[in-house]
Amino acid sequence: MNTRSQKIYQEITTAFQENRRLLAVLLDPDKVDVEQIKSLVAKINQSPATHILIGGSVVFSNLIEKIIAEIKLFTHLPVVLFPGNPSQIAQNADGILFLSLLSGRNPDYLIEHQVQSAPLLKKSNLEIIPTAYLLIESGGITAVERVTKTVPISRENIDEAVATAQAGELMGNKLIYLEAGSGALKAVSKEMIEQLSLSVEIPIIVGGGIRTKEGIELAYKSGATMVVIGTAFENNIEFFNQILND
Ligand code: 1GP
Repeated sequence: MNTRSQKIYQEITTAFQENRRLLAVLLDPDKVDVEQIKSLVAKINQSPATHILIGGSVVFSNLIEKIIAEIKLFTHLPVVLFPGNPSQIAQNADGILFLSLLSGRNPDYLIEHQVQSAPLLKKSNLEIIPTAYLLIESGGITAVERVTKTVPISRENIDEAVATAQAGELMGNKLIYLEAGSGALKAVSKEMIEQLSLSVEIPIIVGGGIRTKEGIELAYKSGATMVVIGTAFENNIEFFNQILND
């Protein structure tokens, strides 16, 4: 019998059904100072964030578990792994986005990493959320593109993005992560989010290059259930205070 928790996914689907907005803060373990976690998390607690994502395309830090343990001392928000590769799996997180980079054609990111991590994940208590990960061209070369050696879907090619998301849904993925890449010059377009949200019946996460209140609002209005903010908060710990007071 499968007794694994589905709490995180249930919360996301409820938000999706009720048209509620979720906001994730993405923390890159390489950029988190363990000594500063208490104050960092205090800022997150004061913000509209509903989830903490942790991970990155490449992570050199071997402190992920320590960072998560420290985060959990100061918040009840769910901590969800967003791993660039299996080395970023930490047993003390609450869940993991089990990603397949469906926009690309690199077998390592379509199946090899999943095979490597499956035995470990089966033994863990992590909530596992199968997620179709689509990288969209963003006006520059992002770390995801460089590291995965995959070609993003063109910003103009909405049909390909839709078909890829639909394939992801039919393969059993529970979420679509529409990604422009961390620090992207251009976020995923309103038109693409809108068309995808009309074409699949699972929640859509949108991230990459969103750095203003307007950008966040636009993603929600276009159909995103969850928006991910990484760089904007990393560069300015007051980011959420500023958008709340705008
Ligand atoms: C990256 O979508 C996330 O995977 C967040 O991107 O760092 O540009 O906010 P930013």
